[in-house]
Amino acid sequence: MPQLQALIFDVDGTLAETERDGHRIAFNRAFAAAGLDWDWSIEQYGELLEVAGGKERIRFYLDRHVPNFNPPNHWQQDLTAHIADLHRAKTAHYRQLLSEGIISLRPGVKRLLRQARQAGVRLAIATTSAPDNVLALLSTALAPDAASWFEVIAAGDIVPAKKPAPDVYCYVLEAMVLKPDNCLVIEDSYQGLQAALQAGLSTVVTVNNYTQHQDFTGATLVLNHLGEPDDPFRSIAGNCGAATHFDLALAEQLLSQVSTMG
Ligand code: XBP
Ligand code: MG
Repeated sequence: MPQLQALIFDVDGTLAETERDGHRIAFNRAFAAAGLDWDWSIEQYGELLEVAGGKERIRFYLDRHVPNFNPPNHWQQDLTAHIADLHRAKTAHYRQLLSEGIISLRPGVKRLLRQARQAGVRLAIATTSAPDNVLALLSTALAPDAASWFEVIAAGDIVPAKKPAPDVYCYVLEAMVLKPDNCLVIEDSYQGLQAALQAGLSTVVTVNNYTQHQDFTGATLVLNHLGEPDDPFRSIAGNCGAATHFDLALAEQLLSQVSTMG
């Protein structure tokens, strides 16, 4: 029977609802500051989330929505460099938003992380988001020293191929010398689930407004959130018995379910 040795967390949409009121606003502020009239609505941003990674998302938007984009004069030479500049500015805006305390953790996240630390279950992060963003979210929403709770923080361009490619999860497994059978991933999106599944990892999905209608075939469990003893989760797919909130006992139970099925 495989033993639970590690929990691997996605960040955006999983630890916290960062996209609509965090990343989206930061992109729009960076566009305005650069003199661009692009403004990503809540609805349009949902479509753009199809592409993971901020730089990749800007390029996708340009290709799909502004095919005849006429770069300002000072942009002429190198579009990639200007996208990277825009993205750096966006990261600064995002950090500013986080420092205003507008984003809090999703239900159950802090409780589960604390329980894992107490039980000696190893922790890691696998995200498409820029490392600075992750560190800022951890220190503002979780605890000033929260980055040290995670043995590996695999973020942003650490692997060239972003989710849904499995690379970021493979990177974590290799860095921690872990087998997929001993880990459980917490994700919120189709792209994230595909990445984890392709790395051979069992995955629990906690959906949010942007991802609730996505296809989560292959997930071990799909929930509306991790839940708290006084704020039970709603189970959308999978077998969680009589559990009302996600904890290590349920995580162990899921891993053994997977091993008997496989
Ligand atoms: C979510 C993403 C990220 C953020 C933006 O990543 O797709 O691109 O929207 O972050 P995950 P950056 O769910 O894997 O955490 O602008 O820093 O790329
Ligand atoms: Mg996510």
